[in-house]
Amino acid sequence: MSVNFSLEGKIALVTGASYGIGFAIASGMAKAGAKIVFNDIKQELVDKGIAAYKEAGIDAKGYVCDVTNEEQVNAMVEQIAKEVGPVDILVNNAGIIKRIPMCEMTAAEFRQVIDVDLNAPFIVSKAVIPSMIERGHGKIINICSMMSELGRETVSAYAAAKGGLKMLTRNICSEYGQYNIQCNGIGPGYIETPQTAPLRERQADGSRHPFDQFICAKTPANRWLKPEELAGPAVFLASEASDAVNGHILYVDGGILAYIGKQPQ
Ligand code: NAP
Ligand code: GCO
Repeated sequence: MSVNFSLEGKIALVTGASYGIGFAIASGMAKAGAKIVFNDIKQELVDKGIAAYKEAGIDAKGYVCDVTNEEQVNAMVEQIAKEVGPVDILVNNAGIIKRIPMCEMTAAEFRQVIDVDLNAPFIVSKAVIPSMIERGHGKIINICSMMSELGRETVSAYAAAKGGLKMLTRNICSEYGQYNIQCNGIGPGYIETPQTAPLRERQADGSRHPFDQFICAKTPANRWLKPEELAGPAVFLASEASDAVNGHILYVDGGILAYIGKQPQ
């Protein structure tokens, strides 16, 4: 029996994929044969994304859509179905983080993170599942986090959202596995993207950011990971090769969760 990692003939919607992890995952899926559709909040970012995909030899279609807005999401999914075709693969990638000590965070700030990182994956998944049921197959990949398993100072909202996203992943598996829909998560470790740039900034004296040194000591490979390193696991979870994998969070973390950390020299 040949194992099918191909995404030929599939339409993949990757949310928030003008750059960063979403762009890397979408690019990997395109190389595996998928037709890429993506969204971003601002037209200028959608345009920049389209140009970046084109430069990578990928003919991606971009849509302006705030994933927290159910009306916009439903309209986008309908427009994709009309212009490209029904979504076969959904990657709930769009996300934000606010690094604020919990007791200094406002309820509105907490809600904003939950809205993008947890409510939106619910909204977008709900928009694509009916068509997946009709067609007898579908793949949903939720971009979770180390914070789906671990906490740390200043990321209470983000950890709550990503912990919830782990359980939403398991619940979509439980509720829709009977329709040949597989819903899994990818839990990236610490990846070099704009979202983590503040954690890697050089200090005024030119020394490495303390968090940069901390995370490298917590990673067996002693380095930050690159967005492109998530593409292979994403293609696997989007392909028929993973049809028997459901409700699983695949941690692509360089071994962080397995490692107590390097002893300080
Ligand atoms: P990023 O560089 O900040 O990119 C996030 C993307 O999401 C941007 O394109 C952003 O668009 C978009 N977005 C944010 N809010 C949106 C909304 N309401 N509607 C539509 N798009 C929205 O982040 P990243 O590092 O690539 O992370 C991508 C995902 O991986 C996130 O879910 C993040 O939590 C997760 N993750 C990241 C890491 C890491 O180390 N970087 C590790 C684990 C998990 P705008 O630019 O217009 O805001
Ligand atoms: C942070 C980082 C992390 C990463 C990622 C780790 O402030 O700790 O932003 O949360 O984004 O989620 O998996």
